Amino acid sequence: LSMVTQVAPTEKLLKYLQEKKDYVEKQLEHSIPLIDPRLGSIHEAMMYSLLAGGKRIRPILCLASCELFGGSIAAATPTALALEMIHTMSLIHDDLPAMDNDDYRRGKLTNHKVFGEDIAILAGDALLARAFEYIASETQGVATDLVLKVISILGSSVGYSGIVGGQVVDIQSEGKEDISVDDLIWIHKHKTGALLKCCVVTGALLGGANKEDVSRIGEYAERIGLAFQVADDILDVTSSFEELGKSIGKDEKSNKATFPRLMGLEESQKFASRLVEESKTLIEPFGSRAYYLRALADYIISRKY
Ligand code: GRG
Repeated sequence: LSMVTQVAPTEKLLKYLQEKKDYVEKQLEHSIPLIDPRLGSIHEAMMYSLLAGGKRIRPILCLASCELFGGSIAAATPTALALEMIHTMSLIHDDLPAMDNDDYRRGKLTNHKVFGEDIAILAGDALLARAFEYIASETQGVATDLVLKVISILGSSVGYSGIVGGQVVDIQSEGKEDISVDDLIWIHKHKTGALLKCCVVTGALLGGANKEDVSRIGEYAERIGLAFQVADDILDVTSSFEELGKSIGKDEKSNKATFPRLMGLEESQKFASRLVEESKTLIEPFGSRAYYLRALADYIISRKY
């Protein structure tokens, strides 16, 4: 077994993740009301993907970070749900024929396969807008300037300086031979890392963290975000051939730059382990309150799908 699959998640962490996931899913169900029967199809399309499962790791990170700094779950809930809305819309658009052209996501038909491309595009747009509206209208008991800051950070993590920027550079680098490790890190930092970082940073802000702690937890997230991607690339190589799901994963990455391809399998494993160790060192000053964030860091490179 590779180094990257050795650390088993603790029962305690798994219980925490399940509890938080249940909480998030219950709240998501009520986050987008059907306000007019004419909107039935777009509403159905939005809810289809929003409630399609997934690990809910982004809202969980936001809630955990808020709790770490002594904030209430209630204060971070609208932001946590908004983060999942945005993650979901990015997946809907990523699956479109103009992007990855995927038929399945989270074990179900993709949004455009069920509702058509036109509705899928609009469902994504509507989820993106609802996310910002939701934070602004539903956050309670938090100073207005803090809510504005959260909205601002979210905007920059999602737009051209975040997810969208990462996706654009990723698309433009497809098929290129001369991608460097730095380029690959840049792509992942934006495409996936920016939103993950945004989760813990906004959670920390809503929990009342000071500037230094917000920056510290942000650096933690940058590292686990990158480790998540490196581990994903490694799993793609090391996972057994028996599993059909894995061979699909292989196809997906067949013409893409991956960490094992650019730096070798062993170096990639070392890189992932180093990132996780650094991330844990960064949150050491938070002591036992950071138990779940520390355990999550280990969990990220121990994933076995
Ligand atoms: C964000 C405005 C806007 C548009 C979308 C298509 C696009 C622009 C960006 C692509 C973003 C993308 C799909 C990044 C990959 C993210 C990733 C690692 C997904 C898998 O995340 P998990 O493992 O999935 O958390 P689950 O299913 O558990 O939620």
